[in-house]
Amino acid sequence: MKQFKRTTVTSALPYANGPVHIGHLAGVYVPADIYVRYLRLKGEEVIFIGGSDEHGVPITIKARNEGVTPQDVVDRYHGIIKQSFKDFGISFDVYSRTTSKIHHEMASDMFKTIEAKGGFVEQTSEQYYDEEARQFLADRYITGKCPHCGNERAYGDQCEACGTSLSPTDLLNPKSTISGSTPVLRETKHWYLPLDRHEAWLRRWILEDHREWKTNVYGQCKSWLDMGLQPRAVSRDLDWGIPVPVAGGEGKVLYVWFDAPIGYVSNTKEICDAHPEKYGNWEKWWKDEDSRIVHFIGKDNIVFHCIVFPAMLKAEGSFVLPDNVPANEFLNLEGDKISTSRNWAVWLHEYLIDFPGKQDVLRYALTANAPETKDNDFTWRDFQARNNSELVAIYGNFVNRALTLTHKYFDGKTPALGALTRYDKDTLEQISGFKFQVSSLLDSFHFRDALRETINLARVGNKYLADTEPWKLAKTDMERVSTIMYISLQIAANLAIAFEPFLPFSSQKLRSMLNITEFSWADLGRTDLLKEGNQLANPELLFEKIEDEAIEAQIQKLLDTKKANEAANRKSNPVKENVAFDDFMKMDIRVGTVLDCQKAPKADKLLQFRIADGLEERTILSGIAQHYPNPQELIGTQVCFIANFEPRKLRGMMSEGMILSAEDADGKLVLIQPKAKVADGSEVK
Ligand code: B3M
Ligand code: ZN
Repeated sequence: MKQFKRTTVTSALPYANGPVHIGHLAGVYVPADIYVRYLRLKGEEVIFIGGSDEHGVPITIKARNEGVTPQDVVDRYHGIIKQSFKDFGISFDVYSRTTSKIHHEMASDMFKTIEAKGGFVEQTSEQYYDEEARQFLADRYITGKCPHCGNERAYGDQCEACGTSLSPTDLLNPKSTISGSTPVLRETKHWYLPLDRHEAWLRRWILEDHREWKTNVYGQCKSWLDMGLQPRAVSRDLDWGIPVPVAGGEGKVLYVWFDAPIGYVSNTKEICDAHPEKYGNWEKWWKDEDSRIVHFIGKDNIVFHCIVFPAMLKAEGSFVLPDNVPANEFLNLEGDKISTSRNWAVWLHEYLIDFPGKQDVLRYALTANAPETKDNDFTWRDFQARNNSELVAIYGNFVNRALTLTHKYFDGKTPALGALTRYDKDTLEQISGFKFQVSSLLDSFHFRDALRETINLARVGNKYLADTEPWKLAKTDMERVSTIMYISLQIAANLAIAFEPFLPFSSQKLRSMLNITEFSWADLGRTDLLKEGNQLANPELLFEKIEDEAIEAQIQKLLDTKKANEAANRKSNPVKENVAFDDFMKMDIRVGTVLDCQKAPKADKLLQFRIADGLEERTILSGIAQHYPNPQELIGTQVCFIANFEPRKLRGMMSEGMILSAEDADGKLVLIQPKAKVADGSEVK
């Protein structure tokens, strides 16, 4: 393994179009912060980069809906997000934004350099243009009738009624949402990053040189690479973003996913320029072979960090590539996907109103249950149990007993170590062995397991006190009590260090109770951290019990949200007009067996089904690819489809029928499948 001199840690730049919630914290920011705090404790040279992602179409849509400017939107949320991270102890060296001047310059320069080296290809295509508003329209700015299901309000990228992925030209009767006029097709030129040119080295670099990447990351990269890489447009016809800085770029901006990752570099430059004495020159963090770059992100950002951004850096030519991208899966909330639009989330700023001062409790619950290898679920009951039966009952209880007893018997001074029993020696050995284990878990990004080891050390302490019962010995054998308290206090001191990356607020509190001023990871495992005679401060509780009422209130809040969503859903999706029996009978719905199912070529969201319909075989396309990532698993199952649906062309392929799925308010699609096997061609009535 290569030895590096320093580490550049980045965490995904959240879009500044809403506040941040527990999903963000669990997936990206808490793990990144744990890692950085750990490296700092080890005395390593490290820089921790964050910032807001302030470009992109969704921000312009939000601004338009609210009747304000995109700048207003990002100013508002950048402030809220930055404050939430600060409140939760996410210890960035810099938290800046992609609307900064430094960033605009950096991203422009990068584009120009790649362009000058011939690293882009230019391609012309036809795109919808709004002649009244005099602008090209992003896909989301066009609505029309879905060619697949007839929904009148489909968007240029997707029909939310049938889930089909669309391109704007698929829409019947398209309208611009800006002026309401009918857009016209116009030629427009864009710059593309030819990922196909980079495929060979990317394959080698990821699949051979980085087998150590987390399996979820490696697997996603492999499947992208195996599908073959296509050129990706890196410019857009939009008026919010960084202007394309080369001839012919007038009226166009850099695609948000081109500029956002460069934000890591710009923010590094910003802090280095401001504090060169502390951080040195920004280039050493990004261009020196001895610098190790680690990107913390969520799983939806893997392709951009493992394939697109490295290709950009390579095309530019002077940067080093990331060494690791420890992406996490998603966190759900009480069994449902977290959703900003449905307000199904625990917002960080709201959490702090309901649970003031309990940042560490949330950090603990989210880490103990982190979605490291698969999606995980946050529940308020689990949160309560983690607090009451782990933080309070184990860690807090142990520390409190160790300190209170020392105050009671030794005036709050660390007593002397006397003769050791076998049990004392075993306990001291456990402390010394602990460091190696936790360090190797942290080094390999296994934060959940590292936290479990750490709370286990508190368990060791708790058990030690319960077993030795110093309160019973106080009348007869003060020398023994002295040894027991000495050992207990050393365990408490170790906990104060070991918990620092995970629970910085309570660690700080514990350190001041123990009177520890200087500490480092190297001290961990030592059993003489507190010297005899060291004066302790008065003990305070590290954690408090969380009562049922507080938890029930949170659960009730979510139930209210659910009810409000259902009501809104009924309103926005009311039951359609009655139809006569004869009309219903015109529909020929049947059951068929899936003979083959795969992703349709060149269409992200379409699955191509081959169906045995009882008489012959037919091909049906269905826009559910995102909900069935392993389409081959559907082979052999039965589905329901409209057999007499007029055949239609989708993305150049004929679709002979329509497969039925159920869709919830979130757009989640689930196939309608018979519960027991029936003959192919059976009618659904
Ligand atoms: N803003 C997407 C996201 O928040 C995007 C990340 C950018 S990281 C350079 O999921
Ligand atoms: Zn549709």
